[in-house]
Amino acid sequence: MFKKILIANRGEIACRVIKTARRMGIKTVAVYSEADADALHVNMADEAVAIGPAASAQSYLVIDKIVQACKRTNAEAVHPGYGFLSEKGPFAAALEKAGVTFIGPTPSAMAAMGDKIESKKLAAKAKVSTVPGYLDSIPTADEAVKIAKSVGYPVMIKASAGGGGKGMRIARNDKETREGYASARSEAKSSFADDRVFIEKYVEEPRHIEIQVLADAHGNTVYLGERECSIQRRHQKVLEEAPSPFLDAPTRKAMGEQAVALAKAVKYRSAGTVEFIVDKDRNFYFLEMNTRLQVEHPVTEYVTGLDLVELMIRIAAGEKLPFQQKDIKPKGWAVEARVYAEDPTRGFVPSTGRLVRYRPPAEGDHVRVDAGVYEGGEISMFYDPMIAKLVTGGATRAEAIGRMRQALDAFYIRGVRHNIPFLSALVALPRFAQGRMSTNLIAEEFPRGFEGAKLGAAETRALVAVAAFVHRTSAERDARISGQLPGHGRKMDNAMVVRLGDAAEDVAVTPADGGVDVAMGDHALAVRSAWAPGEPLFTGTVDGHALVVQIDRDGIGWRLTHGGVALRTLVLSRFAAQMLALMPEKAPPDTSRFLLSPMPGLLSQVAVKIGQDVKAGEALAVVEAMKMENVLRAERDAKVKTIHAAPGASLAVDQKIIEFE
Ligand code: MV4
Repeated sequence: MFKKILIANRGEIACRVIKTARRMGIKTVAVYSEADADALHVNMADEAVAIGPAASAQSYLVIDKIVQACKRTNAEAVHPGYGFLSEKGPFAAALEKAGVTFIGPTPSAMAAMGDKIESKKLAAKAKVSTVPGYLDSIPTADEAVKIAKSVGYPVMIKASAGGGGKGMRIARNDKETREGYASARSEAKSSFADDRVFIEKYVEEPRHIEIQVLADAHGNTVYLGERECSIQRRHQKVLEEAPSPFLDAPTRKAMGEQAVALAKAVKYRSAGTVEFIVDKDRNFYFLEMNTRLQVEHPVTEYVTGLDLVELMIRIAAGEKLPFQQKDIKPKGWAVEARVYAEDPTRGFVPSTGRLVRYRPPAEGDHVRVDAGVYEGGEISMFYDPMIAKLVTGGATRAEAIGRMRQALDAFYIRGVRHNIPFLSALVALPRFAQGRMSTNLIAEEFPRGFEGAKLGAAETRALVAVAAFVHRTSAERDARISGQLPGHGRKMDNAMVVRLGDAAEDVAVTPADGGVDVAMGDHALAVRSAWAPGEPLFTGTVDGHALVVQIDRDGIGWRLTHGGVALRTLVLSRFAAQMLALMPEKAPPDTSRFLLSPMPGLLSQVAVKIGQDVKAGEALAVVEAMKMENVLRAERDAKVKTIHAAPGASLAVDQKIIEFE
């Protein structure tokens, strides 16, 4: 076995690999860019080597820097994680040349699967079910129309070098075929410097189901069941699970056996994933093979009880697989949610900044958190904005989903925007509970984008009761402290008003053993919890039902976060509530006189001067974010009064750029 390995990656996957290596008694070397000097993976590894500037093109993607880092530290093997260099044949070849083992597949398998036309041909030859279509590069638009007609509409035009939805077009008639052919080709040329495109039948409303395979260097190849990853947003996976609620045993077996046949056809070694799309009649078709460890591998680990990273390392060291196909019996169910630093209510723009608070749910008890961050650390704009992967399991799908909902409620993050409200809304969808997914689920369920999660009446009542409990517990603590001063004793009134947004609820709160009883209208709710003031998480029961609520002080009120909803609550005595009703409302600040940055980014240009009159629609400034130039335009005619930020400034969301008169 290797004594020392290098991890050519960062973030959660680098940490994930280090954990397994450590358990196996293998020393680890991290590599890091200038932006990652304080990153968790650097701290966790036994050694770390700096490999250059923040931009990954100058650090994590430079083959030679990784090879040099191996030489300097005498690392015998490299785990590439996912992304970066993980599927680059030349990287594996360069390591081999330097006498370093690549913990992954052979360069030739990576090359064969990196090209869609080639991999589809190989799959067809290995008797793997492929989408009906034409298996060669199409030279002209006329030819494309002829082929599309013979395949039958609708068709999909795809770039052979494509990925992530790039260079992909749907065509439903000859005209769309001509247009799609031209645009797919030019997109493929500019994105991949390879303009070959092919055509296949378009599968409507497909599910994305992939098979995990594992092969050693001795010809043993097995499949470890499937993962369903149909819930995606713009080709970005959001929720994954194993097994798939859609497959029956014969389909599962057929897909597994075909995945193994394909792996064998390219003499595959290491862990790999064969992607299929599955139509509503459970016909399945090969899409592509990913020659790496995938982000969502933990759900397979949960149901198989295997450590895929350990197996990859053992295979790379020349060991034989310690089991056969018949030994693999997946058990239970696992769901993974990807927690991203992004604002789901603003079109999912990435959010950067410091993790002022980062308290993941407790691990164990069928909850796993894979993260590469820590409280106080930074989410930078240079890399993927994933904060963590949250994986929950159970004996049944319902149990795994129930744990996921609770774990999301307990996941406490402050300082950056994150998608937990969106994830909570997704896992609460009846359609998700029923397992009726397709790759269009998010677009269909959130046609206007994400406008915030919603709570039912019973859940809202439970939160009113929790607010009353929290307030009472906090007031009692205050009374104990101030009660120590003579003449400052407090009398606790049981009658209170809980204000929830615009609504107000009269409640009566009476102390009980381990909590309070809250009476409101026809309902009486028993709140039981060991929560103490200052704790960010309320965990307890309301009427016997387990409930997790995040508690933040909010002026003299409380912000309660649960089920993806943040509720501002204010608990008052009856008298204070009557007085408050007489108080004038403070108007929110008028921001219409300002141009605010809609996203975090770099102010690259200010196009106006102080005193200038601008017309509606006129360009005011340019903000660069995520490699995109965003031109900010005047919403109405106005005169520039002040300019608050200079070109070159890095902007936070809602930071003032220009003020108008
Ligand atoms: C398809 C398809 C329907 N029919 N091919 C998207 C990414 C790339 N890997 C292949 N993709 C698709 N290929 C045919 N013939 C639908 C998709 C597709 C998709 C596939 C898997 C997961 C999410 C998806 C979202 C949109 C489209």
